[in-house]
Amino acid sequence: MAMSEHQAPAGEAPAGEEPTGGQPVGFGEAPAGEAPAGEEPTGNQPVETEAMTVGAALADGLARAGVKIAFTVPGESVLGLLEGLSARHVRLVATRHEASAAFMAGAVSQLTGRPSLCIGTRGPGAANLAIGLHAARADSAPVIAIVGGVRRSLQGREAFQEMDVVRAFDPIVKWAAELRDPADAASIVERAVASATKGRPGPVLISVPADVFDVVAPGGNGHSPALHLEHHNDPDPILVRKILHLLTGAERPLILAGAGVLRARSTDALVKFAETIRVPVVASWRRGDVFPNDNPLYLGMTGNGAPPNVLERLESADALLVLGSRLGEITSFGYQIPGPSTRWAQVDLEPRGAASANRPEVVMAADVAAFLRVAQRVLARAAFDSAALDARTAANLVDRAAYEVASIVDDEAWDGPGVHPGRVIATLARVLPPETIITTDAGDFGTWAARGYRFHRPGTFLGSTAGPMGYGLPAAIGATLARPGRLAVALAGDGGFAMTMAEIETAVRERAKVVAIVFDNGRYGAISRSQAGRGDRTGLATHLGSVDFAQIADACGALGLSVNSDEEFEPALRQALEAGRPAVLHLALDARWTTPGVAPAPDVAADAPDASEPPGAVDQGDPAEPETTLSEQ
Ligand SMILES: Cc1ncc(C[n+]2csc(CCOP(=O)(O)OP(=O)(O)O)c2C)c(N)n1
Ligand SMILES: [Mg+2]
Repeated sequence: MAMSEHQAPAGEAPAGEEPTGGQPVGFGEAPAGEAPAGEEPTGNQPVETEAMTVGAALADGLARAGVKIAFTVPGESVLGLLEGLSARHVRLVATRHEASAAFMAGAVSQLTGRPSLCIGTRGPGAANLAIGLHAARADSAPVIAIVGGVRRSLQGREAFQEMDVVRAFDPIVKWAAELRDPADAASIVERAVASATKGRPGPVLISVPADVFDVVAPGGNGHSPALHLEHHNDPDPILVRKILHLLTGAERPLILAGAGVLRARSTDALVKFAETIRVPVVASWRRGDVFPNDNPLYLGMTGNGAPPNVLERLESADALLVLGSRLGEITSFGYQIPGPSTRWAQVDLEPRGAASANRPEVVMAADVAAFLRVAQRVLARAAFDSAALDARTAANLVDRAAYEVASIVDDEAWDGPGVHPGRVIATLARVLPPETIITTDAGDFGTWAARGYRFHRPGTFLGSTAGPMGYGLPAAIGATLARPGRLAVALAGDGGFAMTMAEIETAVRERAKVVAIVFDNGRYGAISRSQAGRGDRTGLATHLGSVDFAQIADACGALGLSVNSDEEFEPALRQALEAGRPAVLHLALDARWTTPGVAPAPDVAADAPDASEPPGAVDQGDPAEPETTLSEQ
């Protein structure tokens, strides 16, 4: 055993330790003076009226729950709600598509820890919201969707735009209900907020028939509480000790940290914990900001684009703590992790165990903050085997050196046409301020950042683990509205960006501090790569025509710049950062670039057409083997 402890009475807290368990408070890291949307639930004062309409009562409950911003493509049926929200100083943002509204709300929720709001109208609006609510579920984001429906008297007749949204969304959201009785207006908001924030957070939906919004809500705002705050019991110290012994008694222990750490605002506590027991950390997929990447104990992010050292290190781990992660398919490299010889434990609000036969030794349903608090308390009384600590320290240096080499993305000898995606990422990592929020869309372009970008602070990376195309730009807009003054840089491919690029205008209108970087290879590259892996039948519904994204940006009032070579990138980026308005950098890529480590063969590169040609005209080169079998993200 590498650790022994002085037993302390269970539940005894050392002096000066603040209980913070599970309460959705803001980041300690937020710059001074910054007032993120939704951080002060008391800021929105309820408007007292004698006869409050349902729309007003709903707005009142939402404002009390900390909602400060709502995203919507409105319809006639929700106008009473918008009036109620506006009267309570909730910022209303019109989006160009409901998917974007839901993506933006998800971004706000993830960054603030508060419930956020998106609003749509009837069947079409609800259907468009679906992709964003699906993403919010995967990302544990407490998004509240309100959908206006047809009048109660017309229901069941296939009235105009009628849809049974409660039934349709039941499998997508955590909880869905229709408000039929105006007297329930206040209580339905309470239930929605409670369901969205309780346990593992997630999206909820309220459907409100058109005739219900404007009638008087008997009881007005009821006794809606300020905000549902979750209180978690302290985890069982005996189980915590078991986990600590598992880690400290191992030779190659490892921590896999996920969104549960971010949601519990526990990055600092995790750093302290990992440093105390000298166990390194890998981040789960698209949660690279969970641990400072410049800390010597950080070894990279799992999933698509992971530096090769990450899977190797996970496979060689003899003990693994899965902390605040659901161990999803891509995070676990197709459920390969934990490997057969890894003893492991999981701590999560809703631990799910593994898909493999390797059962965890400890499964603890606990908030990460509470677990780390108890663990640190136990460790404060523990005596460590110094030889084991030294051995781990030496091994950690080797592991870290392996990560630093494996995460280099700009060292290929390459003078082909267009922009090298790895050099773009290396430049971004060097030039962007550490508090910049990076968002990512779905596609192969994203694997370069996954491998090579370095995150320094929690709350600086938004990438949906549902993998929806079209996410990057709306998430960046939502992020800057949640964190005023902060820069957000959206990374997207030409395919995904085009799905929601109408939101460039939203960014301009809302003065969002956003720079979008579009990696244009003229194709649905990730899918084209999988096609190439199946043989020579490439280009079946995967090649796209050319779009001048810079001109589109310009037409929307943003700065649009075309970047056709590596030399042009940094000056263009600096121009975008100083533009004082949203900017889009359109990068022409050689279409044969796929993921890092799969460079176009030199002879193929020599034949490549000029980069000034539309990227869509460039043929796929040698079939590139997918790095993992999971190419769609
Ligand atoms: C909404 C949605 N539709 C389809 C997919 C499947 N898909 C994953 S990546 C991808 C291609 C993305 O193309 P692009 O944005 O140009 O990025 P690239 O892979 O070319 O870098 C597709 C179609 C998805 N993830 N989301
Ligand atoms: Mg593409």
